Amino acid sequence: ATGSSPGRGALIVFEGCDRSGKTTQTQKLFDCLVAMGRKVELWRFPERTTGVGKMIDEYLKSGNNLPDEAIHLLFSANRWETAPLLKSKLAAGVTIITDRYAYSGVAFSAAKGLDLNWCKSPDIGLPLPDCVVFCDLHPEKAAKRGGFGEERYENIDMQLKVYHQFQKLRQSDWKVVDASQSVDDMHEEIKTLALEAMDHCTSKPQQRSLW
Ligand code: NYM
Repeated sequence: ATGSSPGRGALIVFEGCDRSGKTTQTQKLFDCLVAMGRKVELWRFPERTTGVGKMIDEYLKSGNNLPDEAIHLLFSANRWETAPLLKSKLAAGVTIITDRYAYSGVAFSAAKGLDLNWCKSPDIGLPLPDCVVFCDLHPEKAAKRGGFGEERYENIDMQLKVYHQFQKLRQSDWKVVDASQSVDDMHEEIKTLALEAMDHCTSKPQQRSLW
């Protein structure tokens, strides 16, 4: 769909390990699509502002300790509580770019040792992305970018396990983008992928669901 033509919006999901450039790239893509006059919103998961999101935020800052299964379900609930709005926006023709989605949910929990299929089940039925951009940066290289942050999971051992889980989850239609290239080169590659995905939504009017 170009300009103001009707049709649903695209769900464009960015995934990758911590420090792989997702936040920078989602913002750049959003700014670029806005400048082109597209109907677009920038989302992120976890969405820390909701009730569930506040519990997740506290957990990530190590303020509370929850069993791995419980925090996993909260991350999923955080997607479900925003899913009605997500679906209505897409149906109204708004493209949604999101910084992480259910793949992070599965990758981080499976990295802690939970069963992969168990991890996938609570997200069954969520809107299926039209495009998954995987920002591919090996954790050893990510660590060289000035270290990880202070939150839970932000350490090399965990990131290596998460990276491994992402490889297992990776589907043939994922767009794997080399995240070691320059910010601008990476953006150009992603912009092309996003516009393609948005155009395809006119010929794929039905929103499908995970997995
Ligand atoms: N994370 C994110 C999960 O463990 N499960 C999920 O479902 C999602 C969406 O939260 N280290 C983890 C990955 C990150 C952390 O995300 C916070 P961010 O993008 O760093 O704010």
